[in-house]
Amino acid sequence: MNRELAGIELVKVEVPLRRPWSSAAGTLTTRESLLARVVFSTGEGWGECAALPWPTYSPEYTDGAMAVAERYAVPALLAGSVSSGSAVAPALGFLKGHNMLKAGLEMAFLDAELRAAGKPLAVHLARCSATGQPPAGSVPAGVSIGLKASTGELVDEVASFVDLGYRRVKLKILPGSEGEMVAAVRRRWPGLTIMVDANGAYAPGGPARAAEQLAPLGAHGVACVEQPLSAGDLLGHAHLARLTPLPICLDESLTSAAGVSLAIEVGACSVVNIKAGRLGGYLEAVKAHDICAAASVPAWCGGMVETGLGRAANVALASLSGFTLPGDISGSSRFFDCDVAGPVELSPDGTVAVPSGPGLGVEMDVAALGRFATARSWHPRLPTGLAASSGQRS
Ligand code: NPG
Repeated sequence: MNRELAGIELVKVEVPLRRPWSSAAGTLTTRESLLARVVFSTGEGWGECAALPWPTYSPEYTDGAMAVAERYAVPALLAGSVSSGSAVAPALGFLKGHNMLKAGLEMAFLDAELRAAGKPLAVHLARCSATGQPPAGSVPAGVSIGLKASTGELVDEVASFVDLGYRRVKLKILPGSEGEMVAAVRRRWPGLTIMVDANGAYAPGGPARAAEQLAPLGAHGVACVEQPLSAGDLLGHAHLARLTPLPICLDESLTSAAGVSLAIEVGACSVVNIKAGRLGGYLEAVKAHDICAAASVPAWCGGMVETGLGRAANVALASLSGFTLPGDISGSSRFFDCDVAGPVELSPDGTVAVPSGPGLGVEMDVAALGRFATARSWHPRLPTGLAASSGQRS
């Protein structure tokens, strides 16, 4: 059926978190996110840009993404009459960077396209993958624990998630306290999958010092050490990987499938965190996944404290066969009491079911959206010949 694009709505939301969550990028007490609604004659679709409120994890941030969306990305999509998820990245190729915005817009187009076709996102992504494998029906859940003031507080928080069924924890680490923290968690849960995430905190000392500082973790069987050095320091990570027996995983450094290939090639990592927002889209993430699968490099799906929209899309992505390690896949209630979409639910067996409904497979809670929206702008597709950049803000 011919699908006419009617317009795109941008909605900035601020969804309260159950508890503050801290990382090197800052402390979130609410999840400010930019959402996009694409409206077609056949129905609509929703997407989420994972950018944080501040440019502290990557250069993107919510208000910047909103500005780039209104001024450049949305007009380009409207002018190009884009009608499918796969047409979004080519239409936005002229924009440098802004990967999380691109991924959020692609998500909305995929959701609309797949809802109209009655097909779940997981099935679509599996068909786009070169592995030829069907998606899993459920994926192991994993929880990311924010920075804690003390080891006691950390162990109590890990206990609360292990009791709920989580099988893997990711602990945020900083130089100094990492050995004691990881040792305490390992002592209490000998069989738990533990990953640690440094978000670049070991950069100041360089690779040789990082290898020394991280050495105590070797005794505790961590599945990987994520992003010890800075995003741009691929060679530093390659150097570190030769100095330590710990598996090095990259996150912030990887912003394209080609970059994933390069990082593997130069030995900068032996584990890959695949985050669709950072890579510029779910279809680019499938390419990164295929590269890891072809090279037999363990991969896992990273999260960014997304609302139910991004969370559902991440579960679909994580259902691909090359995701061999549990990722940042948690139920909505890990972060939110009330969400704008979903919920994505943790099963008592420590897994999350892959949404089986069409598109993202989660429904928008319109009342919650109304409560949490802090800015909205509607951008209609104007008849050919008229400029398509006149958004109406409310
Ligand atoms: O479970 O959604 C989640 C959060 C996982 O720790 C997590 N993400 O550095 O990988 C990260 C971190 C992050 C969160 C990064 C928010 C950027 C924004």
